[in-house]
Amino acid sequence: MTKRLYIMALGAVLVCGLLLAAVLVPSGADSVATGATDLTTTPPTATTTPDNMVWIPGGTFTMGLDFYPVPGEENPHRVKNDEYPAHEVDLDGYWLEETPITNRMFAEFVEMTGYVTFAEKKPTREDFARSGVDASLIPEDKLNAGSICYNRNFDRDNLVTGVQNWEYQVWHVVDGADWRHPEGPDSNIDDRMDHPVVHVNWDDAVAYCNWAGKRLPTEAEFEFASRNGGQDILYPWGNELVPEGKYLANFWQGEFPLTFDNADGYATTSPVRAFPSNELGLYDISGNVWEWCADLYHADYYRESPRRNPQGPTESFDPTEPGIVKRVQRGGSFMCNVNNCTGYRSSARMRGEIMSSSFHGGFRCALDPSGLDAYHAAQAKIAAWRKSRATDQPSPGAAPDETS
Ligand SMILES: [Ca+2]
Ligand SMILES: [Ca+2]
Repeated sequence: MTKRLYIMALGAVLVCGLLLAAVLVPSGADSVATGATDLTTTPPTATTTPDNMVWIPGGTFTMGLDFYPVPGEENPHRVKNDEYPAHEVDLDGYWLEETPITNRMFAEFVEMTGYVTFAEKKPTREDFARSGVDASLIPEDKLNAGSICYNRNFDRDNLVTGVQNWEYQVWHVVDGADWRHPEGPDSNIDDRMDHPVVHVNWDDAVAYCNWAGKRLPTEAEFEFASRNGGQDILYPWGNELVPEGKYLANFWQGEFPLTFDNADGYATTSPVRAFPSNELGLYDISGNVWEWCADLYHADYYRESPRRNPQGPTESFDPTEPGIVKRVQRGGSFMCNVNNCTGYRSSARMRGEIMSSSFHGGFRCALDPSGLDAYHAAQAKIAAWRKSRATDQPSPGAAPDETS
């Protein structure tokens, strides 16, 4: 190599290196390494573990993936480009709900507060305007109480896959679908009280968390938990989707949406402890239902995410639907499949329009030590309500009103 060629080659390497560094190194004032020596790893002393929650010790982990999928190149795990780039995150410790919020848990919240979910009400055009949807396009006869379900009778002959948002062809809004009627007015949850609540939009999830004195987890907290405390793994249990033929999460087996094998035994939601927990003691952190996170969704957020306790971007951006306000959903659902969605991977991201709910979307709550006072205050109110309710209702077998 001549000296001139060598210098040119070195220059090219440097330019590439700089470009790579520019892509890989998060920008912004908050991206300076915090050292992570002062992260909370143990819960406050003398604190009893909040109901149905697991303490997740804080730590440093690599969030996202250093793989940017390019069309036509091999991508066996169907990684999406919003998972790029991998970046270091420092998290303080927090509690996370052991399971998604169940119908039984949500029913108690509704009974105590009289809360009505968005899907149960006839929406107005102003409601949709909140998420940036051009509501003038919605015909009057479509403004009904209802929610999104899978359309089992989608047009198989004319299905076009592989184009942006092609999945919309297999979904439809069902009038009368809500958390008590997961597949529409003729369905019910009588046999599903321990299944995750579904058909809750982001506001509904936040309302429940507030009532319980908790909050939604951040996206980083969800991924850290799904990675079993930040490990370099594909799934909450390791790197094999079905180790030794054993299904460890509720997802879709078959070629979505054309074939469905039901090898894991659950066509829709499953009871929240039907599959084993991960090592942290969390159930359904992968599969069963998508779970709302606190963060707004931005496809490029990882390029500028602050290092410590990231809370999400200040603006939402989904390149496939710019202008629509979306929040992050995580963990994958019973509809996730190997040929397209793979949302059960620990680093997989999803987003939902904030006013929308669906038959495969739920949530779980989080809590951190700074929220303990609010948590105890909220739980004291709930305990008092439970007590008054118990005294209002005669116990089974009690004699009918003996005083009269
Ligand atoms: Ca399944
Ligand atoms: Ca899940």
